[in-house]
Amino acid sequence: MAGKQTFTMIKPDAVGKNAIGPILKIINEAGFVVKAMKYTQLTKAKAGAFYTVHNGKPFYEGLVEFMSSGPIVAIILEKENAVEDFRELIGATNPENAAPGTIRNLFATNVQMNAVHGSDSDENAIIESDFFFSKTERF
Ligand code: IDP
Ligand code: MG
Repeated sequence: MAGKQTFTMIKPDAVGKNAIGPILKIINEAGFVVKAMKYTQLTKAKAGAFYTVHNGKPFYEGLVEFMSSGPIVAIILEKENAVEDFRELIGATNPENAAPGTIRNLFATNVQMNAVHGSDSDENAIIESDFFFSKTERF
């Protein structure tokens, strides 16, 4: 059975474009409910740990540099079929391939600075949510 929660970050490029509000509006209007939210900045070490699955890939160092370059908004979202529906809402990793109207199509800068993160499985949604939020920070 598909899980009801996913994890997202509004990445430093989108925060820098003053797009937190517009992105949250799209997320809310798609039926997702905010269960936890934090405005924070990752250290290089934390960004490296979050993206450890990509360690060794050609884009890893740049990704860690980018993700620690400015503040992000970390959010746990709830909705039926959350992981799959949220991936559809954000669009493809490379905004050049992201469908019209998706968050990455609307707000991404390039394949690295692609505006938002979205968990790729229920298992990773739990791991990523636990990375940022304690039980008392969820509502
Ligand atoms: P996803 O965010 O759509 O799940 P992943 O393959 O998990 O995509 O990659 C994680 C993040 O790494 C991407 O969101 C993007 O910021 C960055 N990234 C992925 N592929 C590339 C690339 O080819 N060049 C530069 N950055 C990339
Ligand atoms: Mg991914």
